[in-house]
Amino acid sequence: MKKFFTRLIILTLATFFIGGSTALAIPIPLRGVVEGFYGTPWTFDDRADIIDFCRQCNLNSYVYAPKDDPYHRDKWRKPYPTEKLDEMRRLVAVAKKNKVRFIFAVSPGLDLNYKGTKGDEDFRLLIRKLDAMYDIGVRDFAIFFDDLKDDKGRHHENGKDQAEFLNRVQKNLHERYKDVAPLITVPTEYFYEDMVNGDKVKPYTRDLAENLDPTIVVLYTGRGVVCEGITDKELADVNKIYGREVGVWWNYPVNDYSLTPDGNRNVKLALGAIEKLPSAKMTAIFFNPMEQVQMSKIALATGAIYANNPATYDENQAWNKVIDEQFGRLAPQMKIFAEHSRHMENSWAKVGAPDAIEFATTAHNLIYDMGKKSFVDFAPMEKKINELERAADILLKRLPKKYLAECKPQLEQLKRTAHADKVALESLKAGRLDPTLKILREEITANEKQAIISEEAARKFIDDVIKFFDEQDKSSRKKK
Ligand code: LTM
Repeated sequence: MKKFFTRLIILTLATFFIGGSTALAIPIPLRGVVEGFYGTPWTFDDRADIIDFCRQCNLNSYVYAPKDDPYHRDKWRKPYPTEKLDEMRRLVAVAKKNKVRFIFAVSPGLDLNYKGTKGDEDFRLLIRKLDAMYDIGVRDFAIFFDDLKDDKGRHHENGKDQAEFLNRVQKNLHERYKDVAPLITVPTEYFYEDMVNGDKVKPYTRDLAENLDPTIVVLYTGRGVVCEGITDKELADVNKIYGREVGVWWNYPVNDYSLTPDGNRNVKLALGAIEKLPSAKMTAIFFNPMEQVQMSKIALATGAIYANNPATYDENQAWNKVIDEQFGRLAPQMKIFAEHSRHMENSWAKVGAPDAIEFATTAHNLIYDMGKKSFVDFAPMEKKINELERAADILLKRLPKKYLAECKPQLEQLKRTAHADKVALESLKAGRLDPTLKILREEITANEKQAIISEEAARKFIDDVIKFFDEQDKSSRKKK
């Protein structure tokens, strides 16, 4: 009876806390940053800095998986040269000091042999690679099989072979080492829409899920590679496929797919908050950052707030808080800049809140009013544009060097855009297109090789104003 009452009291208290505003925080067990982007890998200092940052925000893991470290992917069989291994040893020590798990990943899928004599040889080489890391203090390992599709969008992986290979690696490590954590993997079909065909699970995913050791942690990226969010139901669907609680590799703020036609990467910065992720339980979440390490910290810090308590996460609150903390007296200007640079989109990717919604709405309403009303109030738009230009100016002058080194082209582009917005607004006021606006637009377009910002807000206003006058011209010519 006494036991019954004790349980009842615990249950009542738990319900009170979880239901009330003081809900108990339930952090995602494995939470951190995955250096998993294409492009120039981070330096030792960048990594040490991000590991320290992880500790500060209560993120407990850093995954080493830079796509363009040849020893991670292209030349995965080769051991790290002595100086690289030394650097890794120092990094592992930094992680240990910060109580952050250093998860070492290899991506051998480009040319891995799974079976036969060649399979045995590759298995040996992979274990040799992991052993070298064990010797310098690594206790967490990951093997990733993402991005193995050919030009036609097909992959040639066999789920059963892959599962058996991973099981063999995990078994080997666990037999020899008692302190190694469960293996982590990313399958070749790593987003939901690639795992299924209609309502049927595709053969590769089915075979991998059926044969994979249930303790191996599986990560996936959501409905797509880079997608708007993950609902609890979507997560549950993937848990069901894999018969375990899967984890998430979240592709924000990574911007390696933000490319110009001539191949420049990272032209748009992702400075928004992490948003629209599940509140349901999950094993792990790793945020894939940008090459720009300092600029990544806005999204990463919001991700940390989410990962430490998904149930109470509020993206706007988190975003304001982290910018205040990271930028102090420059926070008001930084918020303006960041608001114009948070949405990432291309033909296959879409993530992040829309850029500068208020600016875009004010601009849209103004152009609408120009066509309909006799009295038009230019003041709200004027205020927005002035704020934008001033924010860009202040940040260009006062941001510390290490930040400016990562965002100067975007700030300069913002300044150019705000200036052109001003000319556009003056044109509307005068009822006549200032011809310099088209020249300014050309300049902005030319600079989009280096920096893209606010495509649907500040940048769009320029196009919309030019279009407005073009249409006016057309209709007056018709009348004549
Ligand atoms: O997302 C995964 C699992 N793999 C790659 C990443 O390496 C890359 O950074 C992102 C974004 O382009 N997309 C991927 O498919």
